[in-house]
Amino acid sequence: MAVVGVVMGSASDWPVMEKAADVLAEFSVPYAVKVSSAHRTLDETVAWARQFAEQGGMIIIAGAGLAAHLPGVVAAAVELPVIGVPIASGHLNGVDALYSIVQMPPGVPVAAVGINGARNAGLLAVEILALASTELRDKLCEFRRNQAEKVAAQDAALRGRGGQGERLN
Ligand code: RP5
Repeated sequence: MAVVGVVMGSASDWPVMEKAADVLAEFSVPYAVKVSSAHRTLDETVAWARQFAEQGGMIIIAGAGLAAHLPGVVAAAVELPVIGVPIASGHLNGVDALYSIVQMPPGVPVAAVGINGARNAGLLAVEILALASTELRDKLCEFRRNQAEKVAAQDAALRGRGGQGERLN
């Protein structure tokens, strides 16, 4: 049974949204993927969100570009946390979608990540689920440790470059 729903307004959003799905797979979180548009297939979008919630889904990650109504429409349809991903496309390159998603009117919140920030959306979903799962919390701790080690390795690789006076330690 899918715990996280990854929905997007168009298949053209998938190259970005795939990064959210990748994170969920990394953490072994069951997820479902859906293409559904808030303006082209409104009824189907609302029906999908309601069915996902009724079947035990817990979090929805919704990605859309341009005027980007999808995350808000989905959030209005169900009482689940919705994480919106603004997709870079069109003349405004995602700034339109960012404003649309982040500026939800009071009463129906959508958590917005950065433009094309699908990986962070996946990680945020995992962090929410980890509130009720020690297994996921342990995996997140390991993930953060690995990430920190990579930064330390990058620092070590660059050590010695630049003059002494330019280094902080
Ligand atoms: C939005 O319009 C979609 O989320 C997509 O980002 C954008 C363009 O859609 P297509 O014309 O590629 O289907 O609804």
